[in-house]
Amino acid sequence: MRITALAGGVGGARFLRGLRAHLDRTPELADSTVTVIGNTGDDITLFGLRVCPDLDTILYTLGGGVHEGQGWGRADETFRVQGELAAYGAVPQWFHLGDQDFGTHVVRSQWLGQGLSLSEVTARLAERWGLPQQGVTLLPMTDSPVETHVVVDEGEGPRAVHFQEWWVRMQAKVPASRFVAVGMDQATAAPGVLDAIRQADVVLLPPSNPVVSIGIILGVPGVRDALRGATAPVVGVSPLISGAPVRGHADACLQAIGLESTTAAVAGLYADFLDGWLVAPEDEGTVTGLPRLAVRGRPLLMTDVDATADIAGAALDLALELK
Ligand code: GDP
Ligand code: FO1
Ligand code: CA
Repeated sequence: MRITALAGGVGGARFLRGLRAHLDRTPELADSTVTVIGNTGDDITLFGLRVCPDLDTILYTLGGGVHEGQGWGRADETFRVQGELAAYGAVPQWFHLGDQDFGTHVVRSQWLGQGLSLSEVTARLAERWGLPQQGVTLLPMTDSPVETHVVVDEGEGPRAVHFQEWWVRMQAKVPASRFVAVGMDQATAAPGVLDAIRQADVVLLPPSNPVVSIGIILGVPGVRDALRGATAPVVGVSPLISGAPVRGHADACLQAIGLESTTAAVAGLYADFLDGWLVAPEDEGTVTGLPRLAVRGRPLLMTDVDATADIAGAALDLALELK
């Protein structure tokens, strides 16, 4: 089976690891391929290096190198380079880059500087983390630089800051009024992205942030239309349970675009292409007004790989039911 998934960072990566585990334990699905369309709106240039947090989170998680507790960054990390930069007064210091993680950003920046596209660079990084051997292809949503900026007002009038500054430095506590995907007007989908949606047997939306992960990918020209026209069923997993994100600040993101923090509101964002929606048992019955949408309740906490494999299996089952 050809599975295509749109993914942000931690929520997306954990779901994909569970999906891969489910495929491995299901003989008739074991030779399935998974094409991941990753969010690059979180990307930022720091100390002259290109950092792609969501792509790296997927690489490290599928490759077994992620810091499990944090969900992003490398396990057993040290911060000596960042300490040296601090000693020189280099900024910002609110974003913490570990020494091993720095290696990824150095080599990515070197290859980009040699003229490789982000897709080509990501494919090289994915080799090191063993994704091709798992049947997983990780595509950035676009090769063009796109950066999500957030319009905030701290009392001195509105100004735009990089998404990471709002998310990490401000902890999403400063109210946001708008998200702007800077560069999107000149962006095109990366090679393979639109075909991956058009040619998929199943399209999955992991429980990624609906605004700044999935929402940004949906803004890439052609992606939303490809999903609307896809022959494959599109099935999503709710990132919200009982009106709250499991982790992170999706509630602040939804508030910024004028929506309530409910799984129904998230489903509404995808209503024009979504066929199936997995929600937590307590949220069953709350998704109303979308008669075409098949809603199923089941436990959605990705507590470990086995529990996550069960969630991914349920998403695939629902997709096959809707085929
Ligand atoms: P980020 O880029 O690191 O923020 O990660 P994503 O955008 O891929 O996913 C973030 C979303 O994952 C958040 O809105 C969380 O609510 C959701 N999430 C994290 N863990 C779980 C979980 O165990 N179950 C569900 N259903 N959602 C989760
Ligand atoms: N998140 C933080 O809250 N603080 C950090 O210092 C931080 C550093 C960092 C470095 C590399 C990387 O790949 C991710 C990093 N993250 C950090 C996570 C990241 O900013 C967010 O999880 C996502 O981009 C939010 O969607
Ligand atoms: Ca992210």
